Amino acid sequence: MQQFFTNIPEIKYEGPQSQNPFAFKFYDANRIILGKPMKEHLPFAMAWWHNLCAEGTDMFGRETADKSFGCPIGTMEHAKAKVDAGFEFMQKLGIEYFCFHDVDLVPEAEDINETNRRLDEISDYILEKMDRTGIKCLWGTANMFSNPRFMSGAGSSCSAEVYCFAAAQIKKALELTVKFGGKGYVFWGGREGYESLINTDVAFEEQNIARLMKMAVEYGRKIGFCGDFYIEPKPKEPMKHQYDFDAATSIGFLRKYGLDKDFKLNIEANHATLAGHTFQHELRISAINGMLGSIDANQGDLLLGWDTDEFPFDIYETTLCMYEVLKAGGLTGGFNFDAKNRRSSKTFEDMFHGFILGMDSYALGLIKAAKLLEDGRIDENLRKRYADFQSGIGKTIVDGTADLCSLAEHASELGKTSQPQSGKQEYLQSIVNGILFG
Ligand code: XUL
Ligand code: CO
Repeated sequence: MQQFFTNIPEIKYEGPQSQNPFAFKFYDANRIILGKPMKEHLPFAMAWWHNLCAEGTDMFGRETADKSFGCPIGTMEHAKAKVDAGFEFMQKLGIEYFCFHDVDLVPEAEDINETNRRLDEISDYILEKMDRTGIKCLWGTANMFSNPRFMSGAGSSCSAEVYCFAAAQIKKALELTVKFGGKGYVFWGGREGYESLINTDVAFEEQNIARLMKMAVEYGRKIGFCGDFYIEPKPKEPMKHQYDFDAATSIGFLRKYGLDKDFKLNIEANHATLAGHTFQHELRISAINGMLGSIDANQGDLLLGWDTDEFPFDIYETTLCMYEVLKAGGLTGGFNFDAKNRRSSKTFEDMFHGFILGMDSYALGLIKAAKLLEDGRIDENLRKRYADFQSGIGKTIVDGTADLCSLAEHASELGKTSQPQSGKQEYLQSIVNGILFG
């Protein structure tokens, strides 16, 4: 087995005062927060694609980072070197999970039969490493957006042949997920969207996507997949309109097609802000519908209108995220760093700095969110704000004994209403600041 990060030590917790660039300042895996070790609150995952495959290309420029790991790219030798590098990387950071697309693992061949043969070979190799290290799979997925055949979508394609290839890839990716004992299987919309209604049958495309998901559920359950399927909402990019725009749209879709028992959502921070929402909003909407499954932990840039997939560093955001997660009782999935280094952060050291930043930001978010809950003032305010509905006429609304006539009669008796009590937003925001920085 080759080693690639020999000059980088195992990353350990040293505390906030540490100036060691290769140490955690806040992530202390075994520290107990609200009765549970940090590492159980925060099952972190490495995204195969960003960490082991992406080399810093963008729309205007070529690779800046070398991810050849000493082997010619596009070979199985290189695919295996990525496995070696990935496991060494995860072990050094104490990351317990990984996520993958099928074609992150091997170079895609012209013929799908050869791609599948390669996937069998690499998955045997990965499984050996998993057994040896105890590292697990958080979720798998099929890449149904890079290959030119998916130019008009996968499940939403106008070509039945392309639809078959999408089905074949999902079938194989599900088999791999089961082979790895993965907790989840993700559908991110990819190219399931459209540019113009002038050439698009939206109703038909939506139904066909649902048919494909139904087939995936049927097959997955048949081969022993008992985890959750996830939709990962995203409003745009690469398509102008995407069918899985946001949490609310995706939940409506899942319910409409009877998929809501098998699916939850995988909420990505950067996708939330692209949809014009906060990350917290998307988490809350998922949670109140019983659909908060997993998180793609990253951060966007509000000055840029695209998916920058940065490592999270905004503690306000990670705190409010962890507040939602704690209130929801935790995730059935985990925190996948769907995040990449900036193009100029091109060294192996930078790969570690990215994860140290992300893991520390979430650890600090967890510590602060637990403090917010223990402090109790936010929850207390919430209780008081809606207290009107706990007695009197308000109670009749909630317990279902009111009707329009009884409410109108009450209004008539009152003649005029008083103003609702203050929302106290600024006061509450200063409590959050006090806990963050006090
Ligand atoms: C794309 C994205 C994907 C999904 C998996 O924006 O987030 O990497 O997480 O296909
Ligand atoms: Co993602």
